[in-house]
Order: sequence, then C-alpha cells, then structure tokens
Amino acid sequence: MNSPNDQAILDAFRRWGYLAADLDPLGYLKPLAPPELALEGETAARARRWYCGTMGAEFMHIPDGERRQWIAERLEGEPPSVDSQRVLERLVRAGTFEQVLQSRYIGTKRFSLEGIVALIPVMEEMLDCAAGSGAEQMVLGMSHRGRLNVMVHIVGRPAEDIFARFEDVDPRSFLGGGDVKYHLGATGNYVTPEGRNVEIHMVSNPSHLEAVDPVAMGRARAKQARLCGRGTTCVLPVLLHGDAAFAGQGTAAETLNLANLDGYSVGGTVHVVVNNLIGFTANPQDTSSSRFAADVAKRLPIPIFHVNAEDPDAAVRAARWAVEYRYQFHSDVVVDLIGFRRHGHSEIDDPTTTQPVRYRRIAELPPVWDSYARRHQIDPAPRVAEIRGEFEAALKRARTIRKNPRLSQLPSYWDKFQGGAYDPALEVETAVCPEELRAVGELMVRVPTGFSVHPKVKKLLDQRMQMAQGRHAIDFGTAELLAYGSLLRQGVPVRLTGQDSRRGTFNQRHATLIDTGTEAAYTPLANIAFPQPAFEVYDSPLSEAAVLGFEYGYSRDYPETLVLWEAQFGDFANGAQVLIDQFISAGEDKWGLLSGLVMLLPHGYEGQGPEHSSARPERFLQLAARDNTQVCQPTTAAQYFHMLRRQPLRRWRKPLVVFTPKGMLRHPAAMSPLQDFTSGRFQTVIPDREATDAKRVLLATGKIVHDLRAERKKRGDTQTAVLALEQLYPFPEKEIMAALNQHPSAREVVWVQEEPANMGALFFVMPRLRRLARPRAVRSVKLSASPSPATGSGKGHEVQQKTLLALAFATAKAV
Ligand SMILES: Cc1ncc(C[n+]2csc(CCOP(=O)(O)OP(=O)(O)O)c2C)c(N)n1
Repeated sequence: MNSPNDQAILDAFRRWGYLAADLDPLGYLKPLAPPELALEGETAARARRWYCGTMGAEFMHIPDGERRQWIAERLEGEPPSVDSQRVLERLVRAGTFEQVLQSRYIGTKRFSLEGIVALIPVMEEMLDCAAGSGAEQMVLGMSHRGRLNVMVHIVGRPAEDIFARFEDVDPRSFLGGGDVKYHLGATGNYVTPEGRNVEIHMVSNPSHLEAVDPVAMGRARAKQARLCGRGTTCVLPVLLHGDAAFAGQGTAAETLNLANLDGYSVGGTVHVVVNNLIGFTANPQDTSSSRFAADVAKRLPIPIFHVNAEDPDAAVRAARWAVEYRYQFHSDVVVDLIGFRRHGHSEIDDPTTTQPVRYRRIAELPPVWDSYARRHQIDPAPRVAEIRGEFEAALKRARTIRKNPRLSQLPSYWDKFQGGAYDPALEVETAVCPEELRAVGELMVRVPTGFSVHPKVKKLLDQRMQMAQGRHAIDFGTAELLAYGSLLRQGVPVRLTGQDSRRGTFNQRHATLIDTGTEAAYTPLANIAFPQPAFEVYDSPLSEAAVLGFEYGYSRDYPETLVLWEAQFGDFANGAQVLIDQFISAGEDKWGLLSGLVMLLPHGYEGQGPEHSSARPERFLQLAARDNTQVCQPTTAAQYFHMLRRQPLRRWRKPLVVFTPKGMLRHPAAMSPLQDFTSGRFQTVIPDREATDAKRVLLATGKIVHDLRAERKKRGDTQTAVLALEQLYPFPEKEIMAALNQHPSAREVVWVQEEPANMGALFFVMPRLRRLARPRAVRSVKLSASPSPATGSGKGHEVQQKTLLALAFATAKAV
C-alpha cells in the first residue's frame, strides 16, 4: 500500500508526467518542468521513470476510474517484452524501401516515411494484438505520408507493383481518369506470427487531408454489420493522421464526435498521429494552438499515448496498449508517434530554405535501425544488405511489368452490381400491388400495446393508414415510408441519417415514435417484416462532412442497403463539399469505386432567406459527367416513391442527389393517388396531361412546376403546356423530345426556374434544350444573377415569384 504521500506523488506524475517526457527526437518539443513534479524520493524517481521517459500518457482526464486504473497499471507494471529482432527487421525493411526509391526515382514524389519508420512495427503490433482479440479485418484511413511503405509492409502488396507505378508503365489506361499512386486504396492480407489472418482495407482517399476519416469509419460500421451483426470485434478501424492536418481540419474533429454515438459507433477507432512536427513548411507553433496536435482528441474521454518514434520499443508498447484498450473498453484511443521528416514535404521539395537548422541536424541523424541495433547489440549490416538486394531485384522485375498492377480487389458482395453508363435495360419494376401497399401502410403505423402516441402524431398515423388504403391521395411523407417499408419486406435494408431525421425537419416523417409518458422510442418500420432487414434511422450530430462521409463509407461496404443522408436544408450540404466533390462525384472515375448513396436535400424558394432556399443544383450539375451521378427532383409523392425504390432494386450503383420538397410536402398538387403507386415507374419527365397541342411549352423542375400549373389555371390559359423535368441527370433527352413532340404547334419552349440566372439548372439545361427543341425558339425565365441564392425578405420573395410567373406566361414578343 502506498503511503498518502506516495499516492500524491503518483497522482502528480500520472497527471502531469507526460509534459516532462522526452518525446521529440530532435528536442524541439522541450520537456516541461511542471512545479507539481518537483518531487524527490524513491517513489518520485520510479514515477519519473514510468511517466517521463520516451512515452508520456495522458489519461487523467478520463472520468471513468476503472479506465484510468487500467492505464496506470500498465505504465507502472513490468513492460511487456518486445521481439527486438522482429522490430529491427521491420525498421530495416521500411527504411531501405524508402532509400531504394530515393536512389532510383530521385526527385519523384513518394512522401517518405523516414523519420517515423517506427510506424511499421507499430502497425504490426496493432494487427497482432487485434487478431488475438478477434479482428478479422482492418479498415485503414491514411494520407500520403508513408502510404507506399504501408502498402508494402502492412497491406502486403508486392514491392514491384508499387515500383511499377513509379515507372508509370501504362499511361493509356488512365487517360482522363485514375489517381496518383499515393492516394489509391489497397487491399491485402496480413498474417500474424501465430498464423492468424487479418484482411486489410486501405481506403482510397483524396489529397484533402482528413476527409477520409469518416469514410473509413462508415466502411468499418458496414463491415461490422455484415460480419458480426451489431458486434464490433471483427473489424478494427485505424486512422493515421498528419500532425498539422489533425490539428487543423474540422473533419477530424467532427469525426471524433461520432465515436460514442449509437448510430455511428464502431466500438473504438485507433488513431495514430504520424507526428513529424512539421506541416509542409509550417512549424507546429503555427499550425496548432496547443502543445500537441493530438489535443483535439481530448474532446473525447480517451487516452493519448505520446511516444518518441526513435524508441521503437516504447512505440510498440504504446501500440499494444492502444489496441488492448480499444478491445477492453470499446473506446477510441490515440497513439501520438513523434519523430521527424527526413526529406522535404515531398521529395521534390527542399526543406533547407525554411528549416535550415533543423535539416542540418536531421542530415546528421542515422536511420533509426542503426541506433536500435546498437541498443540491442545486434549487427544490422548483413540484413540491410540482403534486404536492399531484395528491393533491387523487385525494381528489376518492375521494369518488366507492362500493365499497371491492381492494388486492390473489391469484396465479392460487389459482384452483382455495376456502374458505368446508364442503360434503360437496368430499369426494374417499382410498383407495388395494392394488397402489399395496404399491409405496409398498416404495419408502419402499428405500435406496441400500451405505447402512447402523441395526439398530433396519432392523427397523422391514422391519415397515413387511410392513404395506404386508397381512401385519400398519398402525400410525400407517407410515400417515403411506404417506399422504405415495401423495400424492407423485399429484403432490402434501409439506413437513413441526418439532422432530426427521425421526426423530419418539416414534421413530415415520424419514422420513430416517442411515447408521451416515457419518451421511449419505437420505430415501426424496424418491426415490419420477417425476417426483418435492418431499418436504421438516426438523428445525426450537427455535422455535414463527417456524417455524409460516414454514410458514403457505409454505402461502399453495404451495396445492398438503401443508404440515405438527409441535409436539414439543402443549403447546408456545402459543409460537406469535399466529400461531394472528392468522393461521391469522382470516386468511380478516380478509383473505380461505386456507391448507391442517396442525398436528400430540401430545396425550394419559399421566402425563407438565403440559407433556407437552395441546395445549389448548379453545383451538382457541374459535377455531372460520364453518368457519374443521378440528380432528381420529383414533384409528386408517387414519383418520390418509385425513385427511392428503383435505387436499391436496380443493379446500377450510382449516387443519387435528390432535391426534396419543403412547403410542398403536404400540398394537394404534390399528392398522388394510390394507383400511381400500384402501377407505373419513375418518370424522368412528366408530360402535360391537361394542355393538348399547346402553343408554348414551359419546362421546369421542382416546386415551380406546381406554381406554373396553378398560374395557368388562374389565367384560364389553354395554350401553354407545363412539363416537369424530374430527372436532371442523366439528362433525359429522349423523354423530353417525346414530351415536346406532343405539342407540334408549339413555337416556343421556355425554361423557367426560381433560382437566379447564375444558379439552378439554367446553364446545364439551356444548351441541351436548344439542341433538342430545334427549330422552336428557346428562352428562359429566371431571377437576375445574384451572389446569394435568395432574398431575405419574405415579401420580396413574393414579388419576385409573381414577376417570374408573369414572365413565364408572357409571350416572346411581350418580353
Ligand atoms: C485539406 C487540405 N488542405 C491543404 C492541403 C495541402 N497540403 C498537403 S500536405 C500538407 C501538410 C500536411 O502536414 P501534416 O498533416 O503534418 O502531414 P505530413 O505531410 O507532415 O506528414 C498540406 C498543407 C491538403 N492536402 N489538404
């Protein structure tokens, strides 16, 4: 038993010891001398050894005493033994790989790991330990630094395959597509010394640092759902972060916040900060406001092991404890591996212009294997020579490779799906027979006995049931749940997340019901089928980037599931612009990777101001090329139903961007009769059912279609047809032609949009429409160009809307 005084000493070191630890091989991050540690005596000496050596652990901020105790026991106990021969072998391999690349491809970017090659034995230790705890797969998100080294030494890709990428043997296969080698994903198999297998999935990622974090987590969650139901043992997510990126990028902080949330938890992610104390040319004091880049992780109640990368034994121990901790407590954990960067940011960059003193010192440092071998009294020279020989032989083989080697293989659950160009033959039946619709309608409003539904919600549920029975026209909210319910009963899992998505921002969904007496939650659609495929609906945290990235990741590893992300208003989706640009739009083109993710983006001009009006259709249309996405704006409930259903039922896996209604959710004009659900399909263009042989044709998309029809009625106009463009991309040329041809006397086609001239679909539609409508005249009606999407004045909006409608119905001469 420690005396009270000893206890106080231990507590002081447990709490502050990491500040005095020797963590930076170059000594820039000077150990501090907190006054709390100015203690003498045997206990203090022991505690100093445990807490102020080459590892410093931050853990006293964790509220749970059992977890603090767990860490203290490890740091204060006998250090676990490390197989120094094995560690040395890895250090030599990792270092020599870089050196061989350096001498053969001098001045070619590779983002060397030198200065932190301890990462390789660290990752091996993690894998060995995780495999021992039941891991079958690791999902690995990482950036450029050391990526090629990790591909060879952890993922197990043959070195010659990487070298062949340097030779750029097959440029023709990449014309207009593909990606650079240090962003590609890779898959492989890691075998532990005990012979256990761990599949490694290194996630493809863009240059945009940290953007891959939520994607990797979402992938891990999907794999866990596949492999071990709701368990998290079988798949270990690991994220490697650069120090400047981890401190600076909001996505990293947003992603950390997912750790302990029911809808997003993966049972703990292991984070490694590959901390070279530099970001391109910037020094840490300019990139982080706190002492450690990893301080951002202290938003979570989790431990951070800071460790000096020039002491690989300490680093390996930190790795082991990190993984053990993850498995013990299902918690995130951080290893902050502090080293240096031997070369410039990339190998074409000279760091001596910005850090001349630092780089003079670095030039004098031998490779880490050298000091490690000396410390363990091993002569590394023979192995160094042999390993160099092996890599040089691989280089020779690489020069004989003629086709770019594939670094990854898709799991077999992708076999039955396809991407590429749209083909009408891919379409499937989406109508549902009346009996089934009625059954779904009844089941989706059923609650357990004794469950008290709020009276307002009860009224809505009653209406829903009547709608499904064909007694009333069906509204959007009901159509959506009927789509999910009918899919579930066909065996299709559904996952929907977004801010306030369980109820729905506009009170339209109520997918989860709340008991008025107990606040217990009940989700009828999760109890609608037997066997019941997963129906997950979660209120997401207030994040766009992390949540959208997560759902994209989920869709990447569960292509059978209808995965939907909903923005509170479409206007907020640009908070996730990097995920949209870099993954969702370009993923197939860069990496050949498909996704069937749906983005639900409330859109429409209703006088709610500049940030509650526009989901920015122009941006999604600008990103559209080579059938990479689908962009739709259904104007009726039945259209929404068929569009949602066709998404998972087709073999075609393409992201789907949907501009969803707000004010129109309950508008009679947007409701559909039951027979539109029990027959028909999604129509990319809705022809005009009222005007026949019109003199003018108005083409529009979304809410304004209804406004135009109402205006036409008000005017008693019989000369004008109004066509609804329900799918903007892939652009339905044939269907537009067919709809126009129903009005052979029309001399004029007018594109009408409520967005300003520099926004909306105008730029996209007009050139195409001009071509299709020839010889008819084509003009457009829209708001004047504007830097912000909408006016802040409700009345101003009404005036604009009136003018728009007037212009739409004015003849060409009058305008
Ligand atoms: C979001 C984003 N902003 C800027 C860049 C440009 N950039 C590439 S690497 C880098 C420095 C990264 O430093 P760090 O995170 O410490 O990683 P290191 O390269 O030192 O391993 C920067 C600013 C980028 N890739 N992504």
